[in-house]
Amino acid sequence: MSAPLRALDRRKDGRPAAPVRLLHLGLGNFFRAHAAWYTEHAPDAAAWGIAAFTGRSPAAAVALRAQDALYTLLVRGPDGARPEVVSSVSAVHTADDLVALRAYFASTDLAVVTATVTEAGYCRSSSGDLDTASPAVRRDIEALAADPVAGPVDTVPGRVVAGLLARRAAGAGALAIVSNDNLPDNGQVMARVVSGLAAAVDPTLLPWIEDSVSFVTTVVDRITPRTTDEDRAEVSRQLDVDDPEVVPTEQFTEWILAGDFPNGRPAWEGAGARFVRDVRPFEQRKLWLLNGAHSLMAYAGSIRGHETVAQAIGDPVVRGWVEEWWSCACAHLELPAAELDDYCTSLRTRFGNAAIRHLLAQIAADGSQKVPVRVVPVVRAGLEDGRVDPGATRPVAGWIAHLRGHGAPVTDVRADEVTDLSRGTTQEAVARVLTWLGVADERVARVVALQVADLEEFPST
Ligand code: CS2
Repeated sequence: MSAPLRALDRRKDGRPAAPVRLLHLGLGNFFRAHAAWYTEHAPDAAAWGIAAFTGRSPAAAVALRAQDALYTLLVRGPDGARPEVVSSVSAVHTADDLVALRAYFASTDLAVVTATVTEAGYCRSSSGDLDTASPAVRRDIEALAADPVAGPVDTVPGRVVAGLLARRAAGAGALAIVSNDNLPDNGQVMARVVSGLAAAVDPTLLPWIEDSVSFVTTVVDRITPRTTDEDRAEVSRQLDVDDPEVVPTEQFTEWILAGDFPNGRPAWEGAGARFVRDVRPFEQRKLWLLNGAHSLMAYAGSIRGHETVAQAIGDPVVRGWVEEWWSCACAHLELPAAELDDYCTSLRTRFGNAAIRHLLAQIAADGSQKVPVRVVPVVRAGLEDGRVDPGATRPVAGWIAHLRGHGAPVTDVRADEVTDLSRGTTQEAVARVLTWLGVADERVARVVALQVADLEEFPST
């Protein structure tokens, strides 16, 4: 009989927990493969520990605490799977541990707050401001207005404002807040919702935020799917360790940041992060070429019966659509053509990596938050040039067909609203969705309606 597997243990597997100077909101797989990995590989890692708070699911906190906040990153490349134990998380908390959250913010040691909370976590209305109509946002505003010191908060903007109130009260000084989500100008997105909530709770916090908080904008990239039993089995085979919290990821990784860090930061550049003045050209390249193609495959590829990105890109029809999408998107990108070519070449390999089981259904989620930022700008840029390119509109058609019940199931923070838009005849659905997306145009509607009809003819599996 083989010996029982052992759990990860800091004394045997990791380095000592570093003092907490970073706080992270959203302890999901992406954070563990990305910001935590850069912190792990920063040359000054021993001085920069992360206190990480879970999102909605507290289970990860329990499991990670049982293994001293260590976990294995399983890098799945063409030459096999390579496990690496990551030690940069020093403390793990559940999202509802607001006492700990406020205490970290109140400490002068805290220098940087990072967040990976998905597009939906920012609680924005369609105008991009804080969604004050959301009951959760209203509850947070009331709770903090009634009790700024201990009021119970739930949303991301609510948590950040609760923390900032504690920091101001403690006189703990300036810090940086870094958004690591796939949204254009994500630093400003964070600044808007945080300021919106602060204004509703205590307007005197606004000038303090202005002076003391630097909102950093980033481009983040590393394809990180959900963990499978096969990932856990691979780690037990290779390390003889039982790690329920394994995170599978690809070799490629990128982090581009713009903004100030008034209370310092890890030397992330030592791990490959890039600090630039303006992330915009990189942001559009990544959001349009990678995320836009992902959404196209998630909708149109799942309608053609595929389950994963690697399967979808292996289908010559889907591959052709992705190539068409890329040529439309590249026409509106500012970077040199050779650089864009290289980027697409690398994406072909990354998407085709069958060792990464990236589910189309996972990517399809929250299209209401994703399609407007990763697809619509390309359609709009074409219209501005007087063109309606079917290669650019197909992801929109895929989303509409998906909302109408084809392909991956609909999971969306605004599911009721967007599925309502897609009811009725194809023409009615297309007209409503295009208006909602802000690209109501008769020529676009004609092309999209044909594409939706085409996709809907594909026999459902
Ligand atoms: C994906 C992203 O789920 C999605 O919407 O497009 O999570 C994508 O995998 C990452 O942005 C890659 O960096």
